[in-house]
Amino acid sequence: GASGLKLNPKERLVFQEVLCWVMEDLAEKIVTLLKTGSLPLLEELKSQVPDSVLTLLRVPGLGPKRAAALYKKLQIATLEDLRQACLDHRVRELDGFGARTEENILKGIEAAIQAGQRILWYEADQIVQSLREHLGTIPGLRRLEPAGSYRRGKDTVGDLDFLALADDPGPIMDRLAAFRGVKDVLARGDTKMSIVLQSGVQVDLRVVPSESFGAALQYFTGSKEHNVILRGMAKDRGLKINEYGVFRGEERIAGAEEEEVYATLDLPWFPPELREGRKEFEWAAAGKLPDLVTLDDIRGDLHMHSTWSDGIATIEDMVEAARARGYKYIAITDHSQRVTVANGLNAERVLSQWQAIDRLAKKWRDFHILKGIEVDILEGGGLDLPDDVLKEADWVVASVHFGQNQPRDQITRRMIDALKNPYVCAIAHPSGRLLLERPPYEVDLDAVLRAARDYGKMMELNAHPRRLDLDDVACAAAKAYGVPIVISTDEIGRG
Ligand code: DGT
Ligand code: CA
Ligand code: CA
Ligand code: ZN
Repeated sequence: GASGLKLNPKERLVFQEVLCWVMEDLAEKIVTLLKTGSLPLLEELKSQVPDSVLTLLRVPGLGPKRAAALYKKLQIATLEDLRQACLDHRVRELDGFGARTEENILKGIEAAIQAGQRILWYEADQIVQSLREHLGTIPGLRRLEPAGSYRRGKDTVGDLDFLALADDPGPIMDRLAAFRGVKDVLARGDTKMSIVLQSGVQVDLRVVPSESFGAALQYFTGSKEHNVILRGMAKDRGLKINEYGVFRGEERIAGAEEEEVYATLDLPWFPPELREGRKEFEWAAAGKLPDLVTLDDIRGDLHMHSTWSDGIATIEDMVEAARARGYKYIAITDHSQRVTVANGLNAERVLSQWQAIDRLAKKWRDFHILKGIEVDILEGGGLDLPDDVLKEADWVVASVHFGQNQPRDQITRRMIDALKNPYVCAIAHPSGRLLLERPPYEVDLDAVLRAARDYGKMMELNAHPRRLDLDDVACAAAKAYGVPIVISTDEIGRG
């Protein structure tokens, strides 16, 4: 590839696109480009493609070739154009496209639109940590709290909302403007400031006085749905609630702390993760707000890859890392043979890995290594390893990696059959979604959860920041069916 060139991600996309599109004509020129590393030619190529065509590449399954065909044949230059063309069934008429492809594109457009506007929670967390560090030492800054979707732990975040408690906003705003990632200061007022980072992420900061801090934190944490219900309850009691406090007439009766804001309505403090306007008020009324799982509750990890397949750490390193975290057990679950790109294990290799684990396990008295496998649920149904191999395992997770575009019935059937297998313990990343990249595949989750319940199996909450799969709503559904959730990382040993 073009590894000798210093291309930014956008240039790389343009480069790939044009490379595929006009490969024959330009092969010679591209060789020159690679040799000389000069960018003028790239600039010329770039001018042939409107910037917006690049956004088409965010649609799952749309590579440079297809994106180029859409642009050339149908003059589709934006995601909006693409959506309309799919709705008009013009896309299915093109060579190399069909009705199914068109449907999948249409489904992927939403994810593609979001990809440009949102970031993973994990990425937001990194920004939050470095902003905290950057602002943390300002004299006079008494509190600094992130609010919004980040505080609620949403899987993706649109923008960051910070609240600061200070008498003088000036020094805080000055320091924010000097944050290393800042591209632009969008607005700066007396108490409110908005910046945009190089990455395109917007950060809003509000400086509020102490008597309003709790009310502001509550208001700007949201969600909007949660706050709508709260305002309604306040109104029913003749109270008014806003970002400045809770008021009876002109009198502020609460505002400094979130707890007292909720207490004026006889409500408990809600963990931000529950504030989505779903069932939290029902639970509160029944005195049954759930205790949330915290990192301290995690005792082990049941989905991990090692150097035996696509991991980059040895089993021993994984054990040591887990022990350092205070874990009591892990399962090594490398891929099965079908996942050839990940160097998946066949029967012979997995059996010899398990022998190696048996030997290794003797090293630690206070720690368990489970012999596991992430076995593929094959496209045509059935599992990627025979039962007489699977029965030797301590822990088997089954997952769909191939055939994700199949119709709903077929994928559902494959998953239910996998759950029926006596040696399968859990289904890994059950929806297959990749946040901001690929929507979940079509599956009848209720039917799968019923099967999990009937066969006594578990469902995974894959905690990889790109997956978070099952999502919060699906986990609640699993809980309602009495299906246990296993929280795993799918770790490959990044360190
Ligand atoms: P995001 O940024 O799209 O991931 O989602 P949020 O929840 O962070 O939303 P954002 O940044 O627009 O606003 C932060 C919070 O402020 C939101 O959760 C609730 C509150 N808020 C903002 N605008 C409004 C509004 O117009 N009405 C109400 N009730 N609340 C609002
Ligand atoms: Ca936000
Ligand atoms: Ca905001
Ligand atoms: Zn895995």
